[in-house]
Order: sequence, then C-alpha cells, then structure tokens
Amino acid sequence: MIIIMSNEVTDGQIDAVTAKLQKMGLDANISRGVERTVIGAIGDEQKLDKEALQALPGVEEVIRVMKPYKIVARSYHKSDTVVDIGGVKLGGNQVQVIAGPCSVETQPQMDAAADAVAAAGCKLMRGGAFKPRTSPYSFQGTGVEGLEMFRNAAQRYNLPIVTELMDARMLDTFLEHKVDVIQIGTRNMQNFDLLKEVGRTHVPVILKRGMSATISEWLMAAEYIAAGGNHNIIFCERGVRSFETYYRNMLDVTAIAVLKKETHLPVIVDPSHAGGKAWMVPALSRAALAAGADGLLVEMHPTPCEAWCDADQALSPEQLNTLMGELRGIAQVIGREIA
Ligand SMILES: [Mn+2]
Repeated sequence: MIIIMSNEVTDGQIDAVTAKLQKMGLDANISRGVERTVIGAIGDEQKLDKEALQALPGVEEVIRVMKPYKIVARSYHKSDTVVDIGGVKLGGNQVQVIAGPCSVETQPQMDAAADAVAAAGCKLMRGGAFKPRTSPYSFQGTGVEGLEMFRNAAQRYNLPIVTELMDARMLDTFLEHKVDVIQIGTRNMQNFDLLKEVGRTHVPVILKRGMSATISEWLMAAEYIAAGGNHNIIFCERGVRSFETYYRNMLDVTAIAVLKKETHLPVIVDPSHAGGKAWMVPALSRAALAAGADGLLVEMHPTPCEAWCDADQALSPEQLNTLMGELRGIAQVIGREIA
C-alpha cells in the first residue's frame, strides 16, 4: 500500500503514519521528494485498514497495490480451472452450452425441453424452479415440485441440471435433490450470506454478474464463495444496465477478456437476458464465443410463444440446433472443443 502525504505535511504527521503502520504489524518506507512525501507500507497488506490510514492528518491518498481478491485471482492459480459437473467439463479448452427454459412449468414441457437440449448436442440443462420476479404478482416458479419435474426430464439424457437458488433456507432441499449447478442470480450477486452458504458446499456455482456491478465487486463476490472452500465457481456475464432502452441489458463483451486475465475460473455468457429478444441471441452467442467465453447459458423453450416467463427471448428447438452448428464452426476456428 502506498500512502501519499499532502504538500504541507509535517514531520509529526509522517511519524504518526509510521507509528500507525507499525501498530498494524508493517514497516514504513519513507521517500521524501521535492514536492511530496510518499510512504510505502511493507508487509502483509491484508492487515491494513485503508480507512484508518486515510483518516490521519496529512494523508492525501491511500492506494492499494495488491488485489483485494486472492483465491479467484489468476495470480493464485496460473492455468485455467476446469469445473467438473457430474463428469461434464466446463473451462480450459472445453466450451459448454447450457440450454433450457426460463422456468420449469409442467412435466411435458420439461420432457420436450430435455429432448430438444439433447438433440442439439448440449450436455447441460437449465431451468428455474424458484423465480426472482420483478413483480410479486408474477408467476413465482413451481418450487420443489419443479425441481422434481426438472430432474425427471433431465435424467433420461444424463443431463446435469442448473437451477437458481434465491434463499439460503432452500440450500438443503437443493442438496437433497442433487442439483448439479447452483445458479446465483444477478439480484443476489452481493447477497453475502447466500454466497457464504454456497461456499460451504462443493456444488459448482454459476455466479451471475449484478446488473450494475463492477468487475471488482463481482470478483469479490466470487471470493466470498471461494473463501468458504468451494472453488467450483463459474462467472456468468448477463449484460449490465445502461442508458439504452432498445434491448434489455447491454452485453459487456469486454468483461470476458478482462475476467479471463484476472481470474483462472471459467467465464460464460447469458445472451438471452442480455438482449432480451430471441432474434438477438445467435449474434450475441457468436460474439461471446469468439471473445473467449467458456460457455453459454441460453433460454430455449419447446414452444416459446407459450412460455410462462421470458417468452420473447427463448429460442425454439430448431433455433438452438442452428445456433449449435454455428458455434461449432467458431470453436473450430479458435481451436476449442464444443460439446
Ligand atoms: Mn429468464
């Protein structure tokens, strides 16, 4: 950490900063320039309290040198982490497309969805049983019964299931139903108690980006999960809120490149909630894969116009099939494997 002192700093103020650092268990390296005095804190930065230093007289600015996240950082683990989801690998060279409906509705709907997911060649299936809806009067999901319908449909093709957990009180139910991947939605990215709870399990977690979260906040949210011992984390970019109203959210393709540099963990993209319209999904999916995403989370419904939720952004089974063909072509060009 670097502490920049103001121009009129006194020796007494410099001594006070040095004493404070020593009290925190660090050494101080004082460098007096013509205009400024800068104090370098030597030692474990984790022990430092930035705000306490900032508050001292004569201190102008305190700058962290180390990243605040550790386990999720690329510096902690140089090579790409591959997350194993019931034998299905995601990350490294392996790209996965996770497809399925926004929400679990009925058993026939889930059976038809599983048929389409498997037919398109996808190895993982998504579906929401517990739905975080903007309005309390909208359909809230089929709950535990939905988990059962989902499992029944997916197991016919050995498709691991991906579903959203909104409330820590439902975690045991998720574990009993052997949910293969727990999704933490955009609205819960900074629900730290929920993150701590999933951090205590070893179930892979898809951590969606908060709709207005910075990359640093997102990495810190993942660190909450990792700090509990669960390192099976997959980042999911799903678009951020912008001034534009033409589409639902603005897909941040730049975030893919940044995350691939900052973390060893896999990064996937949800093009459905980014664009918010089915016709945008193929273009956004192709862009994401080309930009280095390790996978996609795509909404597909057997009959999109009958979907109970997010009907206008769901692909049809035929559209998913076509998209998979295009993605295989891109994967080949950039030297990646796609299921
Ligand atoms: Mn949805």
